[in-house]
Amino acid sequence: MNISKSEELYKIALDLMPGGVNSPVRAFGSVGRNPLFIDHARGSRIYDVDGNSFIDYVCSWGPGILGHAHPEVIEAVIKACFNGLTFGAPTGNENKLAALIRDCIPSMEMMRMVNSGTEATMSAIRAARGFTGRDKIIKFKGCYHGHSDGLLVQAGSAALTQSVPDSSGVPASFARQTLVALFNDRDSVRELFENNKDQIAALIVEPVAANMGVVLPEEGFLEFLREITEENGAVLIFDEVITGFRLGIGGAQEMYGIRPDLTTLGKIVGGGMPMAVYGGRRDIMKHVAPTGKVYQAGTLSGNPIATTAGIRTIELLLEDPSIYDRIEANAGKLAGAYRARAQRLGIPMHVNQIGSLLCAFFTDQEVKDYAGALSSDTSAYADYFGHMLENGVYVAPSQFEAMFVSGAHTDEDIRRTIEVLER
Ligand code: HOZ
Repeated sequence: MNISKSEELYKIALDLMPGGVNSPVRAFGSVGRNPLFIDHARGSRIYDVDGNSFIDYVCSWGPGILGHAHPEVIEAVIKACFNGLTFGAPTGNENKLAALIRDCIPSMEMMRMVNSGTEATMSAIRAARGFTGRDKIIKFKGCYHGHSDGLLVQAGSAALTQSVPDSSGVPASFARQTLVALFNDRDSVRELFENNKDQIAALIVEPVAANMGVVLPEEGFLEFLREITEENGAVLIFDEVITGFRLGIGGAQEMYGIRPDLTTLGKIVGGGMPMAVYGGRRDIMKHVAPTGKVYQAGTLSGNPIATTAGIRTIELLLEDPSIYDRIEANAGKLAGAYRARAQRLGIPMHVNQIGSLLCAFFTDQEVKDYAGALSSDTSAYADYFGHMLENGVYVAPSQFEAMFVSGAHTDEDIRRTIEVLER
């Protein structure tokens, strides 16, 4: 595969940006290669600057549920651009998107639009602290909620592969407010609540963890979190930045039948534009300024172009909800193929899949938590990544991310992916 133009751009980028990238996982560091520079993407395919084309299972880390550059989303965005790119003032579009979100996710009685998942989780936690008057929060080891100070404690995603689950630059006094429990381990949660009586403002969780690979909640775990937060007067925050509009139109909370107090959304909600949302119980959200004293603001919040892309994307999902069955079935086919191959060749592998999210871990252990995820052989993952890439399939350049199937993946794409896997 010729990647000379990517290599040239990478050399220039290295001098301009740390690691040559604007987000660490893109540097391909954990798979021992140099990054590809992307020229464009359409449907299920992504094309690099050297003209190589790949079936894409990164899908911009989740937003691309309809595939890249869906013509109706693009058309709506272009039309909106002619009216102006940003006003820093309210628009009817914001009402429209908020109402759509609330129809799909009824627990989000009131919400705020921001620009990234990081901003959404950071702001949700501030709202929970303002509401409860408490400082401490609980998060789970290996769950990733963006890169704000208090959440970069034992975090997943690139923080895991770069060996910086605890980032430098985060004041220890800050990190002390973040207590860390183990995913799927009820005792670890109980213990933190018992040892910090009346001090926990919120518990934040990815209901399906998708930043340490994909790790599913065990039966009853989310219900348990609902109960224990309620008993202790703590706010339950579901970080649905990845699962929102992906596991179904109502996200993981609809799938598991749990009503969190606050929810954060990102990725799909912006239809590929920088957009995220946090919201939930009206009595909590009323604490946000200007009705309350929890400050949060942003010039580009509720941006007219981003809201347009989000609205059109959600409308398309609502117009054809059968997309969810299709993407789940295709993810199931992929998961089945990975399992069958591993079994046939005696390769240690455990595949987790839910809806259109999946992850193949190179381990013989069942992966139910952070320790299970870490048991994966990352050099085997790097070899697999290289093989897929060389043969035209683009999967996440890290073991600790999800594989995303979109509505644009055709039967032929899935067949071809399995054929490459088998080579
Ligand atoms: N943190 C994102 C994956 N979970 C990666 C963002 C990016 O590099 O675009």
